[in-house]
Amino acid sequence: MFLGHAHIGGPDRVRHWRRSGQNTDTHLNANDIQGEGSLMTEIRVAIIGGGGFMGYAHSLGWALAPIAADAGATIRKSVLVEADEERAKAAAKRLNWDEWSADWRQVIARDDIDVVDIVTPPAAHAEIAIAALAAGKHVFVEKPISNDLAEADLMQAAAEKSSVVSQVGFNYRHAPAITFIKRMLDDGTLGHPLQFRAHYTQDVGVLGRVLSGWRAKKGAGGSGVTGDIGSHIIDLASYLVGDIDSVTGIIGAKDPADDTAWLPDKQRRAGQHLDDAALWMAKFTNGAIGSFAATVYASGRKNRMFFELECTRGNVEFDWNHSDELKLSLVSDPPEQQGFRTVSMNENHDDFWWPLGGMGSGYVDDAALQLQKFVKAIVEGRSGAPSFADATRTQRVIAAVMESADSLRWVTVDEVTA
Ligand code: NAI
Ligand code: SOE
Repeated sequence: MFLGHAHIGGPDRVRHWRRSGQNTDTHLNANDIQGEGSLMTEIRVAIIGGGGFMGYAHSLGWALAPIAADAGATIRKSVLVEADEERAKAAAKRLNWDEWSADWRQVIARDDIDVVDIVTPPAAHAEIAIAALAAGKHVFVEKPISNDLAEADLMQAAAEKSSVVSQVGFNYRHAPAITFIKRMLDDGTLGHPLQFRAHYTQDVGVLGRVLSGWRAKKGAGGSGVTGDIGSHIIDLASYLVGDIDSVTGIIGAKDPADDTAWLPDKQRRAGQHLDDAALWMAKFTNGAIGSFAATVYASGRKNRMFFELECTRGNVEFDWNHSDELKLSLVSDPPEQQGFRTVSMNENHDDFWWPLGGMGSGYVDDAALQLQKFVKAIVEGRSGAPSFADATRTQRVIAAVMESADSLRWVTVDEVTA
């Protein structure tokens, strides 16, 4: 028998329910077996756009979020929303959501929804997120926050005005290896960042694969490689190194008529083509420097997100294709042992789930970890990270890269307006 059964509103409205005696509730969770006095909170989620790629990842993530560690809550996968009824019904059934709907406005208006998880193409993020915040829901939105800087600014303002928790889906920063790198930066092990070099390379372009139609069209939410995959390495750079002050970049858009060429800049700009390849350099506000590359024309590269970060006391290297490890070199290593060593994630690292190293930590773990942190922020009444403000700044860096590629000059990020 339960003494109460409360659901969560804003951080100031977080309530718990306390278990006492025999469990007769059908929504069992890890806390149910902890016995008398354990605290639990049920969070009811609606996912918007849940029938696609991220709908699958987030459905797995929501299923694992409360299990991965004690997030202090149970999750109810309440409603899956899709663009049409057939798609909504099929996806809800397949991904095990209680209900389905083809009307996100109606779902957002419901009192029995606590969290709105937006996994639609970016062109729809702003309208849904701003409406959900206005309705008092906690909001998780996939990256990029929006391709449109003016929309991102509005989303940031709406989040800052609200008393709910909001977070953006830059998932890779939550991998245990990245969390460990961040720790080594914060505790001084690595020293001051000097140079960051990152690549995000995929082969979908060279293979002629179309992942989702919207990615190829600006109006439908496509943002080119700088916005779609480059945003991840900008987020990592900002998280680990600090704010980017200014950038200079070049971008290439494939010439539809000539397989061997990038379009001349003038033609690219006139035709509003999306970028298929991009290179940019950056100066950070703390004095560090960086270089970035993003392309979907890299044969053999399967979602390879790679970076090297050189600091005054050491150097780290990370490759998402080996997400369970990182390479580390410390200036303080004995002279006869200098060089890179591989550090495998294990039970001594934050957010590693298993009592034994070598078990791996991958894309699903990462999806769950970011949602688990979001849930913890709700339960503890803290801000989500990366926040709407963080993601809007990332969008401003992207806009600066674009402006720089068009003007062929350095662009200061803070001077970019929507
Ligand atoms: P997708 O095209 O596979 O799925 C999007 C879904 O949204 C579709 O099923 C579509 O029918 C639905 N939808 C569109 N408008 C809707 C509306 N008004 N109401 C309800 N449903 C609607 O796209 P994908 O790849 O899942 O991308 C979605 C978002 O996730 C994008 O922002 C993308 O950048 C991001 N993403 C993030 C990844 C990551 O690793 N963090 C990986 C892939 C995508
Ligand atoms: C593009 O192919 C894509 O799906 C991005 O949209 C994601 O953000 C990235 O994680 C994987 O690649």
